[in-house]
Amino acid sequence: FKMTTVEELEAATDRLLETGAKVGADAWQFRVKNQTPHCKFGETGVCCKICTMGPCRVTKKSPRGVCGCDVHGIVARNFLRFTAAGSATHSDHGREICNTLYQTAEDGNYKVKDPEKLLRIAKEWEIDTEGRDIYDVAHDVAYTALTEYGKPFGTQRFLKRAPKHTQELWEKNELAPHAIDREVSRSLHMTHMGCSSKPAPLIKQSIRSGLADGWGGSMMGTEFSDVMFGTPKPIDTEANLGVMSEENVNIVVHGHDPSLSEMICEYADDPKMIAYAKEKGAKGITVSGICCTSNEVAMRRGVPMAGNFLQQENIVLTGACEAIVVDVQCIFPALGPLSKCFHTKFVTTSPVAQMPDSDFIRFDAKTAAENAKEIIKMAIDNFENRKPELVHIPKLKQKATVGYSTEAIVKVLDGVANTQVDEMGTTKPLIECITSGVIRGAVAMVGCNNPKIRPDYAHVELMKKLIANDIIIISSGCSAQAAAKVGLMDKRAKDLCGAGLKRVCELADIPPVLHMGSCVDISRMVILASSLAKDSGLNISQLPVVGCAPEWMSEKAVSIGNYVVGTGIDTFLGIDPCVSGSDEVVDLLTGGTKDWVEASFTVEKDIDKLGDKMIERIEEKRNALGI
Ligand code: WCC
Ligand code: FE2
Repeated sequence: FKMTTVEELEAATDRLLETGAKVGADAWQFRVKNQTPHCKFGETGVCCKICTMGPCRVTKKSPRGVCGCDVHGIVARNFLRFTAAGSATHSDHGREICNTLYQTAEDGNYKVKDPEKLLRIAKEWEIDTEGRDIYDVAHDVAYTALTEYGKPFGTQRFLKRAPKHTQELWEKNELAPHAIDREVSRSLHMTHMGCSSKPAPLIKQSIRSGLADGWGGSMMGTEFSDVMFGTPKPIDTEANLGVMSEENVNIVVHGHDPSLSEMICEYADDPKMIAYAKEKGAKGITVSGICCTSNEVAMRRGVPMAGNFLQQENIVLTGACEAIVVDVQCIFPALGPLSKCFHTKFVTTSPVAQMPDSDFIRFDAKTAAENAKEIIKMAIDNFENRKPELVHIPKLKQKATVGYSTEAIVKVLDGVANTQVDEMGTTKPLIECITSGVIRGAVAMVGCNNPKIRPDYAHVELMKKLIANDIIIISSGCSAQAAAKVGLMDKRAKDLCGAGLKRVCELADIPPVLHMGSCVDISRMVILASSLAKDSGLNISQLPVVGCAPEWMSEKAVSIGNYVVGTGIDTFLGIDPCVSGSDEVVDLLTGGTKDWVEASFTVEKDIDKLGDKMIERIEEKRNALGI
């Protein structure tokens, strides 16, 4: 077993850019150069353009905007708007899933695959289940879920899943999120001209808005995706561009909502479609994925992962992609013009994400099957338009075992349980491993790629360092794909671990980096942390567990950061969230939030130091517990 190195990933990209040069294609590598250096005002968060008296930019010479707002107010308002946009985005994804659940039916496009989970949630929400048809229950649960977005009174239903202590902190500090849409809309209100300009309430609202995402919209997105498409269980797959097949019609799904990707996968497997592909000269159909939609179908179907965020253009540059089919979020508008340099069809499907130079096939839950078939047929018909001289698929790929939902993790933990003392079906065996020091702690590695950091380098180097130090990793989003691409989700990667973690990997038969899913699935991680706290009798903030997004880039990622911190988990970032212009805001985010939620952010751009700081924090937490 040999890991793929970041250098090999880069060499593959360089080779693809050569193809790009032949056809005059643009790429992010070039656009970044044109955009550097980036605007310093924007980068430090000191530019305010929320009214037309401005835009105002704070400097030494002009320390206040026209309205008199100081730099701290401006930076904090920008941070809150950034967070609210992320919260809105994740939560709207969640809302789509609730809408799809509302439309499930015995003979419909979407069905209930995990009735047990549905019934569990119905009970949790006090919805009648006794003797009822499962689809009637699904209908009621979905309707109730949808009201979580706009209900006039009360806080999010899922908050009750948190440990008592966490709930008390939220109550005491007025952080418990009300209706999701209301938190987003309050954030916009607070940041309107002439409202809040004190950092503390603005940062508090950032956390609240984040919590509305993590314990509201995202959590519903995760749970109801599981209900409709199945709760993930460990499954084998492969990752990196080498999963694309030269002989097959390649359909690449990109975006976030499994409602689309599930349907594409379903019908690409249809023997009639495969026969049609053969008629057109291909050997078959290969569906692979990019970004979170890839994580979704990898976890539930073992569909291979072609790559992560900064690899999306590479897909088209292989010259072997018949269609790149997208729904929402993290999609480069660059795919439009780029696809025009090749035969690739760039298919947009959501009214939320419409882009120039794409074929728009509106995807709807009611017509999902028809839409999926149309898209697959379009891709097959496009096979004959390939230009063989442009085809080059890098040979790189690695095996990965994915699908570690919280439920699946609890199950594999039974493998390390001491059956004499440990209760089966709980997180207690993991707590035992941590307490005894066999494992030092856990890190949740998440988030994107960002050209400001060598793509995947931070994810991969940090993971290697942490597992060598007996720290187990749970991972999601593009971070998880980075791990899979280089082989860190291959069970044989246990040899890179310290002796303790290696032993645990052997006993539980797991890789040292556990794939927990997409970005909305970070809600699984806060549930796992809650279970660990409840099972150990500790507060979440006492656990030797931290979060890390070393290469993050999107507004969604900041919303996540806010809810992970808001849940009591210290969070480490490799990219500054454009707040360095205000020492007051920096102080709040890196320390002040501790008074409310017992956790805060650390920003460290030196990746090696970032790793050291996480290990230090984990050891600090262990010392405080006397373990
Ligand atoms: Ni989530 Fe970041 Fe990937 Fe997009 S898919 S690029 S937000 S980590
Ligand atoms: Fe994502």
